Amino acid sequence: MTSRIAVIGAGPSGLSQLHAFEEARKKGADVPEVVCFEKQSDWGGLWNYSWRTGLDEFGEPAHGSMYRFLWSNGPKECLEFADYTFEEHFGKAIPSFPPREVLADYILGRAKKNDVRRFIQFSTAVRFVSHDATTDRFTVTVEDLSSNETRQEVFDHVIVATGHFSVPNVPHYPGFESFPGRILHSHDFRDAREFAGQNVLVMGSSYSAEDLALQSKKYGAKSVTITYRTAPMDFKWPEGVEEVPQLVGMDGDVARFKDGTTRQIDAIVLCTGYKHHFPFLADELRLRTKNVLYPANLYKGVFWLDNPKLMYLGMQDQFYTMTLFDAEAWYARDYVLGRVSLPSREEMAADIEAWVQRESTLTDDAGMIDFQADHVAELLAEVDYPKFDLDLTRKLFRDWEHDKQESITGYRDRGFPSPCTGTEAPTHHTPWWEAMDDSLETFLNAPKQS
Ligand code: FAD
Ligand code: NA0
Repeated sequence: MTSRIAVIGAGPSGLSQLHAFEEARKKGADVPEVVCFEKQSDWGGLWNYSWRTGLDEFGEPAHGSMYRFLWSNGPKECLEFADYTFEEHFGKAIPSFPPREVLADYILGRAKKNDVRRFIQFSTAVRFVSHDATTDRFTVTVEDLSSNETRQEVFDHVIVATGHFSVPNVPHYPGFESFPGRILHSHDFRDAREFAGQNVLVMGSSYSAEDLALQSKKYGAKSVTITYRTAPMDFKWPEGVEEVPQLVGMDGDVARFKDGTTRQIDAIVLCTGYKHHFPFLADELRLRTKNVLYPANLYKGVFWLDNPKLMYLGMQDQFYTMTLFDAEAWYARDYVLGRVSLPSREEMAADIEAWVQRESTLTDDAGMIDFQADHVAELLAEVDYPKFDLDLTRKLFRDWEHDKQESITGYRDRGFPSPCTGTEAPTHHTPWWEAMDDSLETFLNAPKQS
């Protein structure tokens, strides 16, 4: 019987997996049958921008959390594919902080080059995955969303690559029910121009809060108040953006904060993070974790401890993204192909525990970056992923953190060297704070905007 592998999700992680198998096949490996199920009608995961919020065209929860005018928040050099560089894709060096459309073009460029689309069944949602101990195989129930037909298929390995930034964590604060303006989660944020002229309250102190606060101001909000629960981000915010302590509640359109101050507010954007949510997995297969760098129960960050034939990709909180997904996908592939073997359950559990313990001691971003770089390095040490300068990316991340402290509106104007080619990124033609057009065409070609 031919061995079969199910990959769930055709976002960057799933595409890394399909690419990894295809690379092995091209080099002569005997690769089992790979089937990828993707519930959206196109690939790219979060990078496949959609205007839809709430439910999609099939009545499924809309997956997209990306918005108009999103530019990379980290240097592109820290996510460069070692086997498909930015220079190869664009035919020239490009600046370090591209907008969404440019990054999406790059990510899909590699997938198109290897024609991995042929492995994907689109508009096909995975409804349930269970494991049969007798046959040691998985039964995967899928629904073809176009025809509403459900069917079951059997697989030897299942690789979950469904992402974890799509199901919003939505807290309640007193007075929300009678607030006269709009309350939305960052998952539903699409166009900052909606808030032009308004006093916006942004809740949170992480990447979404930082970026949506800046976006809103850049595209015309009258004021942005950022309310933090634990600690402020403490950047040097532009005029009209300010951080205040936790919200106590709303009295009509007036927000009351823990320090006793109040502000009139027109709209509230909850940048309060996401939930790992896998309703399609049987209880004993389901990862339950917060957004951390090393989820418990995943050996090497990939293998489900109780049954390593089930693998998860990209389930970590992410400094590294595409590089991490590739490292995990290569390792998962090599396990499936029998090129790497896993130790006993006890050894795997002890190894996970050591990483989880180490994470609990981390106190700053520099430590977290090194932690994740070490995780990536450990995976890459055992697979044939092309060599690149991972240590340089550690330094680039540290420089990036420093740049953000120096100027939160200016850090995207800096260029970095590629860890794959060594080429220095050129400076973008327009400072990010003044660049209102985020199209691929303008980013790559246009002269300075007025
Ligand atoms: P996703 O991109 O979420 O893809 C998962 C795929 O699985 C989707 O296509 C989904 O439709 C599919 N799926 C889900 N459930 C099912 C199911 N039951 N059946 C079938 N298919 C299913 N990273 C960066 O590197 N740079 C950035 O600038 C950046 N910006 C970000 C901005 C925002 C607002 C967010 C939320 C994240 C950002 N990220 C960024 C991080 C992002 O997590 C990764 O870039 C990347 O998209 C993760 O890829 P993934 O494949 O793991 O998950
Ligand atoms: P994210 O910022 O959406 O990034 C996801 C935040 O929510 C924390 O600050 C937490 O505060 C706060 N929070 C949670 N519950 C709360 C409550 N009840 N009241 C008040 N605050 C609450 O989510 P998290 O998990 O980082 O932070 C949750 C991902 O999206 C990241 O990987 C990021 O890289 C990506 N992203 C990228 C970009 C760009 O590239 C933009 C946005 C997001 P506390 O108190 O727990 O600290 C441009």
